[in-house]
Amino acid sequence: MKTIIEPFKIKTVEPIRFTTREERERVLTEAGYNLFNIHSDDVLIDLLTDSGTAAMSAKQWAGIMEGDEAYAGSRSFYRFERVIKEITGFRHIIPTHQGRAAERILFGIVGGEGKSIPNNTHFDTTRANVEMSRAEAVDLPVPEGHIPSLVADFKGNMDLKALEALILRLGPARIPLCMLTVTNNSNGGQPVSMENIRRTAELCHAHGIPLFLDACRFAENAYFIKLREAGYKDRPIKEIVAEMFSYADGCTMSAKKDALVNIGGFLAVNDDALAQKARNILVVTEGFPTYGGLAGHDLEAIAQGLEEILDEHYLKYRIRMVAYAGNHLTRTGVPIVQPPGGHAIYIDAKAFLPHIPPHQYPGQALACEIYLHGGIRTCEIGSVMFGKTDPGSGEFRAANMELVRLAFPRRVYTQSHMDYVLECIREIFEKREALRGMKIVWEPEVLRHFTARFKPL
Ligand code: P70
Repeated sequence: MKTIIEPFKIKTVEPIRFTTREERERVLTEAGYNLFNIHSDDVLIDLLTDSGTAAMSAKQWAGIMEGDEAYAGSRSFYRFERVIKEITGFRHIIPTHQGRAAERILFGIVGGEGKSIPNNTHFDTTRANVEMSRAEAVDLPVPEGHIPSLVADFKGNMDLKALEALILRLGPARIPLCMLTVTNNSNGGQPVSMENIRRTAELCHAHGIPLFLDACRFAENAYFIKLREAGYKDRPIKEIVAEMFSYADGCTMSAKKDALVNIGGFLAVNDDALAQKARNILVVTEGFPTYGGLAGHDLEAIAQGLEEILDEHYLKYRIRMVAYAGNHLTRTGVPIVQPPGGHAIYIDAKAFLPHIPPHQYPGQALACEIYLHGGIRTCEIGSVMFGKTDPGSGEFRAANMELVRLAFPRRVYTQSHMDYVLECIREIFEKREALRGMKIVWEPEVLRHFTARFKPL
């Protein structure tokens, strides 16, 4: 059989609310044209993020009931710890309330003035946590990663020459660790090859620098390795995952992605002294080391989700569903980051709206129109999220790319939801010349995309 079907049946459903264009116009104006400010009841299909939005399985919900809420030594913690140790092989597993809490603890320890943290591409919270420690966050993606239309297998890779040059220029003492984000979320959800993980590790280790994975989407990355990298076609996904982690010295993880839960995360490390320091911070700001900011039932659901994500039928469906959307848009001429990523389609708003310059935020303009036209919520990943306007001079610095991300929650929407989304984008594409840019009328000091307010030009 060629047809790929959802590898689950549906036991519980949630209604979605239909609105009119007039209603959405009012909602968007009140929200200051920022889609983060919209009530989810006013959204028909929510593709804002794949983070924390998964549908849990019957077994995960059963785990919620099973969860042991003991303050110390919870049975659920020991299951969580055992499953993560089996998957990653790391020695110390430290639960946190989500990915950014693991980042804050890690960079609070190793970061600081004068330090540099290289990454294939830091995601926004990772960059913010590195910078909050007053270290410098350095993005070193391979050059092809910046060319949206280019089709290549592993556009998420680290630029090894650039990494070596950075190490030689700064010296290893100023680089407390190096990170690899799998898959590379800011760069189109593109995967990192096993060869690139191995060679990044070899380069780092030759200079005594530990390598950490930002592992949120490790299973999706592993499936791309299976599909695309020589020698992995017949290897079970569990082995591929184990090999990926074997090159690293630790990881941060937002369980809200590939652990199929609505909240949770962890920091995992091999270094005993680092683990001790992390637990010291954990107990002050997150919680006791056997729950770390989570309930026992969350730990149980994460452990179960991590076992489910390694199902190859699920991963095949997941990657094919995103590819289905990407291929359809490509056929209709809509410019997207090629090839389709693991968790999302990224529309190239610069190419979609060539008449709107980056300082008028083409990605934001397109995301707003997608909401107005179809009630679909997406997310700008461009100069709103990563660009900067100097508060003194007013000088504008654009992001590398102007993207609109359609991130697909796991196990939530069916193929007919997807067809509706594709029709909506197609119709906007046909009248794209009519779209206008935006200006920012208010912005906060950090992570401006979450709360900035806009006006159409
Ligand atoms: C997303 C969310 C979170 C994330 C990540 C990587 C590679 C760490 C984290 C932090 C964030 C987001 C963005 C836009 C809209 C809503 C949410 N990514 N590393 O959707 O993890 O959120 O658990 O603290 O992608 O990509 P956490």
